[in-house]
Amino acid sequence: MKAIRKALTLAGGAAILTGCSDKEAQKPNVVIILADDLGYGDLGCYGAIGVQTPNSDSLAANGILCTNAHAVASTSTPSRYALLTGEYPWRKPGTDVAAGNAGMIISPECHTMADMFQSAGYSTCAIGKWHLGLGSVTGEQDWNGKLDQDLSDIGFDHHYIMAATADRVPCVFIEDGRVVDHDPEYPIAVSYKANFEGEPTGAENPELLYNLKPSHGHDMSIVNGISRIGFMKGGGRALWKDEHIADSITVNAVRFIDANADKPFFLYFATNDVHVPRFPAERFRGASTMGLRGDAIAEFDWSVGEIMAALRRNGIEDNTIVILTSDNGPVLDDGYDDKAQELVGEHSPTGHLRGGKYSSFEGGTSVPMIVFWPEGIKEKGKRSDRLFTLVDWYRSLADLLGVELPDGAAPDSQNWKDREYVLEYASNHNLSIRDSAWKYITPNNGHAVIQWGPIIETGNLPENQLYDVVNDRQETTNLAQAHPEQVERLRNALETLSK
Ligand code: NG6
Ligand code: CA
Repeated sequence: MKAIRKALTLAGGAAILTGCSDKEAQKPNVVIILADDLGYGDLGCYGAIGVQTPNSDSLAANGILCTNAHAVASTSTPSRYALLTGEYPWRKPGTDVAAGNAGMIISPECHTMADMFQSAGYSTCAIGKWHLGLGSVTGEQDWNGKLDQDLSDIGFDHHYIMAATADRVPCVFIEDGRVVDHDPEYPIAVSYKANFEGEPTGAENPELLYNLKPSHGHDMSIVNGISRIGFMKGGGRALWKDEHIADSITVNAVRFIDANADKPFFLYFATNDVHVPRFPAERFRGASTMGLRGDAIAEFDWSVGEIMAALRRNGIEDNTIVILTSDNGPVLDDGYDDKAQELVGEHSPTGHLRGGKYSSFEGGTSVPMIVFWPEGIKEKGKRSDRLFTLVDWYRSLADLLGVELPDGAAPDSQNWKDREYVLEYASNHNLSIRDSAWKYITPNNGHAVIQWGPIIETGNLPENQLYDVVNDRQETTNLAQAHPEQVERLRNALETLSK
């Protein structure tokens, strides 16, 4: 392995990672904190109103705050797929928002980011929301025994995860391929086709929904007084309580850090916050002026603080790269009556960008991204407006560590310094492309606004859309007719790069 280049510097506000020293150094730990549906405007340091996020803000004040970072997709599964494999999700069938009983979407043959870290001698661990499938065959998992395929097959030494999302069954944690606290008296069965006889559902038994009621969808099995997507039976003491999810995953992340502090490690920490159902711990209730969604942001920030405290306590904070970001843009009403829309007040979850989760507009894929590494970042507290896509972390980190990747690994991941065009994938599969000056959205005949619940502009238009993202990042003025040469250039680049 080549020597680690140990510097993260900002060159004229343009750089995020710059290798500049060839001295042998101790390998830095890497922690990716991936929030769920946290919007570009949802943290204090990005302008949030009505909620305080001191721990995230402190990472920014002592690291780099990126203003032009993009998730590959505006929903979770494809976005996470790209981050962990370095491959665009549209190349791989089955990367749409996954059910809780989906089989493994990343195949064991794939050389993942976790494999890359393992090959460099790191301990690797995934904690929190997974949403990339488990077991070799969809619907065939044995939730009462050992899963026949899990994250240990794709480079993670250890995992403590939720199979999908908190709004999808099964509502249990899985640790190293087995349900945590499995209760033999209440064997678990899961189906995304039909209910199990005699089991209540949100649709038929709304009187049992003592914690949260759905606003659209989410009317199937009931766990913890909240109805979900999909049907499940059993679980007993293994069933999670939504108000304890942040505690459970954070405690497990801290445990992993404590146990691995003396060797290099990679921790992928993916929170349930601020995805629906938003049901934070009692101690965060009222922490924001925005009700449960804002309180979930406060809970997210608490998790960040606990992880940073663990790094500090172990004396490894200075040599740990912490990347805090989100899988896609924000949404207010995403299917539960949590009053997110009614209570949002002056706060703009997208930071005034257009669209949101699911959308082709910038609100769909623009995400907060903070990079922290005391030993490697020379100019602390700066902003970087460099165009960045999360698919590039894989190769950028490999390059930083001097790791050679096997042929075919991370095919769409570039060192961030070489990145010219960023591709974005909306939930209806529509593709957009942007460079640092322009954005082009492919024509699409779909509805202009989502029809099935969330109040979000999709970005669909049956004609070309071109926006000047330097002067009009809000995408208010379509310049396609005024600049046909830019449309042509971007459309050609999109066609070549997305193939
Ligand atoms: C949608 C869900 C939404 C959320 C989303 C995935 C309904 C009505 N809505 O289908 O609540 O779960 O999928 O979100 O079912 S993501 O962030 O994991 O991609
Ligand atoms: Ca998400």
